[in-house]
Amino acid sequence: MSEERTFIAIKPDGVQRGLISNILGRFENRGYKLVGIKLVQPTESLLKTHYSDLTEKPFFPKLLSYMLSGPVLATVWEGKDVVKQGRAILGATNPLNSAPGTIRGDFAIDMGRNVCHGSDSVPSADKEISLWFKKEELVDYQSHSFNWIYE
Ligand code: YYY
Ligand code: MG
Repeated sequence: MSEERTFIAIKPDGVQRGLISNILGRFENRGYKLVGIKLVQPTESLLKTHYSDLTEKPFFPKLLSYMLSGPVLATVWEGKDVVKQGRAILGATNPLNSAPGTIRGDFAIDMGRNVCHGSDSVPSADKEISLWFKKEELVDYQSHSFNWIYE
């Protein structure tokens, strides 16, 4: 059984636009297991750690104010290859390059309003999960549909 986990966040525009159920539904429908979820008003310091590889980029101030502009829905999903598959479900960073059928390809146009975040590697996922969640906020349980999803 795969214990791989990824951090998926619905950004302030996704929350404000009422896209939570649609976005979470795509992960549920695929068969991934939700193991953590909470609505968070992120702080500047949390976001600077989360985006530590981007703080020197010219777009960082705009990214920071966008991410501070409202609540973020923080989630953790578990399942086989979930980090890579999660990125595929999200679509390309620039929504103009995101295929229809992906979240960004269905709901976004501008890069600075691209609705969602997903960890880009297993090490990033580990870092982001421990940044956004306390250990006790993640729930271990057996999904009743496990044997209908995995062979
Ligand atoms: O992982 P992902 O969100 O797809 O892209 P990153 O390269 O990590 O950038 C994080 C975030 O920054 C991106 O979702 C939009 C924003 N951004 C931007 O506004 N302009 C860029 N040229 C690159 C990224
Ligand atoms: Mg990224």
